[in-house]
Amino acid sequence: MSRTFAIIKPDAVERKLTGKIISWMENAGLTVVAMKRLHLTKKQAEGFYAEHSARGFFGDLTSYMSSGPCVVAVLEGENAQPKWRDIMGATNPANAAPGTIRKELAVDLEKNSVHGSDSETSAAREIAYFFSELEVV
Ligand code: IDP
Ligand code: MG
Repeated sequence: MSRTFAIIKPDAVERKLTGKIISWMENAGLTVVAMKRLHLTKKQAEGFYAEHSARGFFGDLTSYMSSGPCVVAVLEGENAQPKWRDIMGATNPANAAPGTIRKELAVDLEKNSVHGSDSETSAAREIAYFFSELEVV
């Protein structure tokens, strides 16, 4: 059993796709062990995406991520980190495989509906950024 971190991004929350995406998680055998709805500040979004701070899209990305509520979650299961990335699909929905969340639901490269940690190390950092140990059950 391992854990990963997920975000249902503002474009998906606004379009009332939260429940549908939670079903996608559960249907894949992942357990939601923590979840909450948040409206990130620009600063919180910048801290979360610090690894991308030098990229040209950083300003737009952090404005979008702080533009409305999102839902953050911790997922648990066998190979949770790679499994959730597989279910999400490629970053650019145009390149995402059929049946993945990004292929089916994403708006575009930026508004791509979901986030998932890219490694076990990132998962640990990202979970700790949003949740205390007491909130993960
Ligand atoms: P990931 O979410 O698949 O891990 P990353 O490369 O870590 O992709 O990028 C983080 C997020 O930044 C993406 O999910 C997407 O919302 C946004 N993004 C990535 N590349 C671009 C780009 O070239 N233009 C605009 N937004 C981008
Ligand atoms: Mg990433």
